Amino acid sequence: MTAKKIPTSKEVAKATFDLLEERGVTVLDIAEIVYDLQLPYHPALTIQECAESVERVLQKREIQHALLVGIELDKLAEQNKLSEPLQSIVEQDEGLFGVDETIALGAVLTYGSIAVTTFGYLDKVKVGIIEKLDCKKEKGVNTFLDDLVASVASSAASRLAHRQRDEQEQLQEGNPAT
Ligand SMILES: [Ca+2]
Ligand SMILES: [Ca+2]
Repeated sequence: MTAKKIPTSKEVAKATFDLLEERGVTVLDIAEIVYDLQLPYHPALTIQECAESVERVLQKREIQHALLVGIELDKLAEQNKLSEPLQSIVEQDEGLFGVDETIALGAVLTYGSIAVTTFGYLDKVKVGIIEKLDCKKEKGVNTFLDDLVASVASSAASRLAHRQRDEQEQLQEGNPAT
């Protein structure tokens, strides 16, 4: 077996953004969820700040890897290329199949407990693009993607919450936020 070159961070990041686009999910779609989550705590929040936070989260290798794995499985299931019984399980997002949630939850862990509880919340309420993706069989298989989008949104929301606190503290100390 010839040794393969390890993909660069840039290549992995580009593949992640390309895959999301291919699956019909934009940064703005995810930013809208983050906006709704954080607005009650941060009334001056803008959608641009949310979009920026989503982009920063999408630069994290853990998140990129989770997206690459999950979306790949969705695509293979869509093309009927998985082995049975996994093919049927993923294709139908079988009720007891929790690997999609587990991968997505694993990806939020670097953003701490706020990200974890927000992920749990989004898993229940399924808002915006998450709800669209979760809608069974409109077209294609998005068994992993809905949870991964929830994972990116909750990470971006947690990141904003922490940043906001840092900014407040810097203001109280009389130093402008950096
Ligand atoms: Ca599931
Ligand atoms: Ca799912």
